[in-house]
Amino acid sequence: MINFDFELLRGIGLSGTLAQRAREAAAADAAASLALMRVTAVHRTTVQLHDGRATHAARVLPRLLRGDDGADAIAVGDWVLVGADAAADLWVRTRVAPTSHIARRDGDGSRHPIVSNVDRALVVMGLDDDFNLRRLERYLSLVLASDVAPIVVLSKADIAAADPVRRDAHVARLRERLPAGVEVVVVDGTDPDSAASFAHLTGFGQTLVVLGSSGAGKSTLTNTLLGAAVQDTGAVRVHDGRGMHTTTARSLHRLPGGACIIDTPGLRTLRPDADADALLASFADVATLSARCRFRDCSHAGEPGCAVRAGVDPDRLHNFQKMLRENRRDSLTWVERRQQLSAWKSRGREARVRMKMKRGDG
Ligand SMILES: Nc1nc2c(ncn2[C@@H]2O[C@H](COP(=O)(O)OP(=O)(O)OP(=O)(O)O)[C@@H](O)[C@H]2O)c(=O)[nH]1
Ligand SMILES: [Mg+2]
Ligand SMILES: [Zn+2]
Repeated sequence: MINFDFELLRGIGLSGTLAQRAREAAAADAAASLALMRVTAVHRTTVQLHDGRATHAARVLPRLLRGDDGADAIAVGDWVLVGADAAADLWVRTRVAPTSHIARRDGDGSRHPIVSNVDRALVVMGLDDDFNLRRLERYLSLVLASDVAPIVVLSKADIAAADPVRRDAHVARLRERLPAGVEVVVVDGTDPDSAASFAHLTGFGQTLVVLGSSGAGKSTLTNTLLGAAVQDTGAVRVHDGRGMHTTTARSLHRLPGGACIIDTPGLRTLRPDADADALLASFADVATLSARCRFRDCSHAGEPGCAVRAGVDPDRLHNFQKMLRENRRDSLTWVERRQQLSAWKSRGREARVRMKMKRGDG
């Protein structure tokens, strides 16, 4: 049995679809009394939940913390059904299937959740030394592969104002390279007035996630939107502008206007959990132009009559092809991976033998 106050929970992001899924999940659960809550933080064996009024700590079945396949594990932003045991401790019993879910791959191909049930992703990049279009394209693929609409936020506009020529060149390169239709906002994240640039995204019931590298200004922007210094922010290294990984965990917060925001730590390895089709969706220009290549199976690697090479920024194309290669590797089975590894090893051995023979000491 489940009863919940839809209007109350709408204030922390509940939608009609999610409410319906929650009712269906509850119908399959024999527990006498269940509550619907949203995950605001995930710890090692417990989670923090919000019920629309207050936060609660709850324990989670290991199965739900791990998920069937890493990426299905409980993430910040998920809605869950909660029951109480005899000692009145709260337990998460079921994860309500999310309407959107952002996940990434690790270097070893394993999948990890980032956040669930977000409407928009703010991809933050500094106009200082943080500016890196390849990395930005990775973040955009991560978001677009999950069918979440990204908005690029160029932070540190105040710092960049000291060198307007460099700043304008950065912004122009970005606009040239990104597919049309991706919204770009330029802000000083430390300025309270910047919140106005996001008013169209922070309506009642909306959920935003803030993504970007360490030191980009995600927590600074989160605090500015919250109107309070809730999240710690940290200095960046002077010589390369990199952050110190100040934020170490994802957390969901309520904005004054009734939207939610999820602050995240900068990712160290960033590989979208996207198959080739999803990757093409985030490189729509490559997909469109490839229909005009002379050869139907053109690999855009130097074939004559290649419309992609003619029309896409070479660095962007390089980035796309690199991500495509990683993605192929990620989708290998365990056996294929072992085979590839032993092929590399024997190639390395052969190369060492050749070197020895060349030196004449073999
Ligand atoms: N002048 C200026 N400083 C900014 C701006 N945005 C962020 N900063 C500064 O940049 C540093 C890093 O900001 P954070 O908000 O901690 O960065 P983060 O993206 O949360 O980094 P991690 O938590 O490490 O992932 C802090 O010293 C901020 O004060 C901005 O728009 N203008
Ligand atoms: Mg931070
Ligand atoms: Zn081609």
